[in-house]
Amino acid sequence: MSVVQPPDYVKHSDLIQWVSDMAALCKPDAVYWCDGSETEYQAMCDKLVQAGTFVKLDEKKRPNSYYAKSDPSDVARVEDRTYICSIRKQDAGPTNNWIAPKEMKETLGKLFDGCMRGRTMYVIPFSMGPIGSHISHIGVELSDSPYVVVNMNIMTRIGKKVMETLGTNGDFVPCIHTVGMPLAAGQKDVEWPCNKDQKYIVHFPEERAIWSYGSGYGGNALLGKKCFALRIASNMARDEGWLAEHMLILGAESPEGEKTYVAAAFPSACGKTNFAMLIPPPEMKGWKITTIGDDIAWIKPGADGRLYAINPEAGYFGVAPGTSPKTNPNAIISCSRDSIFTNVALTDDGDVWWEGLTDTPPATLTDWQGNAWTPESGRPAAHANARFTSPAHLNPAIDAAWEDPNGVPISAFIFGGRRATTVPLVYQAVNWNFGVYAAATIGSEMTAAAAGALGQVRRDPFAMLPFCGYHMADYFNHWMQIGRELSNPPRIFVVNWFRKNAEGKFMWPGFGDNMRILKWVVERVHGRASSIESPLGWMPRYNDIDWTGLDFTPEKFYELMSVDREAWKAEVLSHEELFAKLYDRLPKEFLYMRELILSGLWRSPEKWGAHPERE
Ligand code: SAT
Ligand code: MN
Repeated sequence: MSVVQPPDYVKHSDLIQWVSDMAALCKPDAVYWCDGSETEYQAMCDKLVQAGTFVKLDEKKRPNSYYAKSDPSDVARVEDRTYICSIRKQDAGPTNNWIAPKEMKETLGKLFDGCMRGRTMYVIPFSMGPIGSHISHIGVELSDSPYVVVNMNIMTRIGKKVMETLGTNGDFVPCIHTVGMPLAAGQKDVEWPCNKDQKYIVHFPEERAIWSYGSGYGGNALLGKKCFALRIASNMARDEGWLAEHMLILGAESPEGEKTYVAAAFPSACGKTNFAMLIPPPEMKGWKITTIGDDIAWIKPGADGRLYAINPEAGYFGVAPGTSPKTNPNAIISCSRDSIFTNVALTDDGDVWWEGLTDTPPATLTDWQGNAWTPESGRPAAHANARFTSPAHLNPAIDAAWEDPNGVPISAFIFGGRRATTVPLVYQAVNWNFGVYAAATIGSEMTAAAAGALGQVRRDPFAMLPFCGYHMADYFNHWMQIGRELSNPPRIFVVNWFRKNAEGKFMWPGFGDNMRILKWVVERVHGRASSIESPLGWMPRYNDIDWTGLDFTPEKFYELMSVDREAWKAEVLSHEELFAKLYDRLPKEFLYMRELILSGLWRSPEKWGAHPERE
């Protein structure tokens, strides 16, 4: 394949040259330029059905929707195969895999040579963020996977309109992806092509380029998401003075109609999509939550000294298991049509099912590996990381401003981990720097699945550990610097929905009741809610929280809010583990803040806050 004839509307000579060069390297049978039209989407889905990759779901039950099951070895992001290939190793930092760019390019050059034989190379121009917004950026993904094309169609804005915005010389991030399974002449394809032996998810931060080899799944293959919108964009953001974050964005509307936008970061499997689509308890009359985004936020300082955020994505790539009309009705409606389901189970009448969708599973199913399944099978019917890909506009709670090119003003940042012990339900950092410290040290306890490591905390700074495309300590410094430059920075809060009591039971109901805590956050931001000073920061007292309709005693609340001195001494000392790794570039302020927290703990009662009468 040497001549790459683009359609008339493609006028960007550097782009055409790059596509030609990549076609010469990958040697596809054909090159196809995606226009992003409805007709094209349908044709691509039909093609996937013919190839056996897609099963069309029942048109009445699940209109315009498809089911795919991946190769059992290709079900999640591959963090150990993910590389940040900066020119200098120290710029990638100790938390990223690194190989020298020259060496990596030699490896990739060999792997990509002829990697698309027998396949079509699709050219997918995509915009992260509303087309034309000053916060948005454009990428072009070349991929030999039609599954990637249709998922990108839902997850981002793709096609002709993006190409037109690029014009003759606009900036774009070149992203190249292959499933890494060329077909010899006459060789029959498989349902889910991928490379079982070799996978590489590679970022060249200085060049702003992405190369992905061997996987067809999610964040490995849909390069707009974690690769561009977080790893490459975090580099752009540092250089240009903005933030690319692993955060949901929601709007909280009060009964008076006042709208407050909040961005929140949680590590994987901590309910980000649920929080972004929260439905307040009926007793909290007049409160309403609207969604801007459920996974990624691009945030820029505005002329007024505030931060403005957009959701760079246009769809949800949500975890299916556990999503139900009870836990997240808005997500259920979002995936009720026009959606793609990957690695869920298939019902006998052409619909989908996953663990938690209904209380009682169907009597018979086809599981995510295509085998017959019954409730007695003794194994999950859907993979734990099964996903739905759904258009954001189907979310009934979508915010009216979700495509506002100016973004929405952020009033609060919330950071959360999954901590069975130690961390109280909520507190507010006393200032920006303490907030950055708290965000840098959030983490999650390992689950029982990790033998031997039970209870051990994995630090996941800002929920960005797998997604920060440069040295994590430089990232902390960048956050400190943003705080210095803002005249009206968002307030910073920490939450922990997952604290357990001595019997091992969750102490907080979570889900809709998280609105009670969010309401306090919103009121704090507007200077209306009162609080007391704790050794960690500002905390609500029992009466500062709206308890309408929930029977939750002050005793339970203060237990959930308690700060145990010994536990916190150990906690603060264990921050040292992360800091030691990052020491050479760590903000020096962190060391003083750690000392201040320790001395605050010494000045406080052994178990602070546990006895309401003391306050
Ligand atoms: O596979 S994705 O990276 O898109 C989703 C996730 O891992 O959170
Ligand atoms: Mn995520």
